[in-house]
Amino acid sequence: MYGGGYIFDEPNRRQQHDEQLHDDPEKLQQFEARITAGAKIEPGDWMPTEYRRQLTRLIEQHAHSEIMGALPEGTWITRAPGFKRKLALIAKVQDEVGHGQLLYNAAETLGKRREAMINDLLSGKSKYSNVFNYPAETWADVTVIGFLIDAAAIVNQVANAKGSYGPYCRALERICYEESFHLKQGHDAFIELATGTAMQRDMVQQALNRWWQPIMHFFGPPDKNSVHSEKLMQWKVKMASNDEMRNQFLDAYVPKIWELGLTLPDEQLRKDEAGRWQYADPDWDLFFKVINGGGPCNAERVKVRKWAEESGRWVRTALMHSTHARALPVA
Ligand code: FAQ
Repeated sequence: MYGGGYIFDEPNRRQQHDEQLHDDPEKLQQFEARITAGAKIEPGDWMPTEYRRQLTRLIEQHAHSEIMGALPEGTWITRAPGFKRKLALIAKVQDEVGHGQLLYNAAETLGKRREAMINDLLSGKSKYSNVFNYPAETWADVTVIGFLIDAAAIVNQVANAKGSYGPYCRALERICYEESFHLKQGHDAFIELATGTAMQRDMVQQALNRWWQPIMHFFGPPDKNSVHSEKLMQWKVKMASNDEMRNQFLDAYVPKIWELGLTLPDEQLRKDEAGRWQYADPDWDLFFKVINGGGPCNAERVKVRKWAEESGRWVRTALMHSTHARALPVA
């Protein structure tokens, strides 16, 4: 399906080697002791096969989310209100694609080739974030994405940047700096609408109503149904559980929404005496439908990515040729 000709064509010998070692209890014990002591694991270090597999899955999904995440906002570049907002949105969309690049690089250090990752995205084998399968119907939707989805992503990424795998943590640190700018521009645009005319306030309220459930889904299923959290937290890949991250997000951002006089479409939403947020259980059947390809925009998003891969093939081919040409010995 994908024929770009990337340079990572060698079979991954390290992975094959590790597969032979993954049952070695002594190595596993040393590995876990390093993680407990707070050491960073680097690509050349021994790691259990399951650690490599889980990290590849998670980083790859994250990379796909960044490039798919550029699509709903990208369609608004020409329609953003005014030159300043257009410039900011161009920069943001460009950054998101750059984050995808950083994350694919980090995933490649674990042995999976880039073209295999892209193929898995395009065939539907790999997942990407649920939130990018919804349409951005109005400019207010773009402000909700820039404010609240970037905020949700930051909560997750700031925590996981302190995790155990060096290349992923370093990528996340850089991504977080840029995401903080995205959050500022999203917040600014959101406030502008929320404090604007009655029609603007109504637009932002409608967008909030549309996006609230996907945002609650963003942090993943409740802890009791999370498949991977226990192992990933033990290995310090995830630094907090799905419910803890969701709670942190609610704690930081619900007050900011309420103080603008806006409402959230959940009558049970409140903070209890123990300081934890209570909320109506989001529709988890819908969540699983969306992440498995059945959301309102999944087919459209994948179609655009396929078009981009096919239309960009000549650029990759030209780059490969020029790299080979430069590598030829001078006569
Ligand atoms: N969407 O066992 P768990 C961004 C899947 S970046 C889709 O709890 P885990 C930037 C999960 O894969 C946004 N699938 O899973 C931006 C698993 O399925 P599998 C992305 C989801 O991995 C902003 C199954 O459910 N951020 O937004 C989701 O322990 C604005 C069971 O779940 C990251 O990727 C979901 N929301 O925890 C760009 C951060 N949640 O693979 C543009 C890194 C769960 O077994 C504009 N990732 N699933 O078939 C993570 O921290 C974790 O992967 C979680 C999920 C927390 C997302």
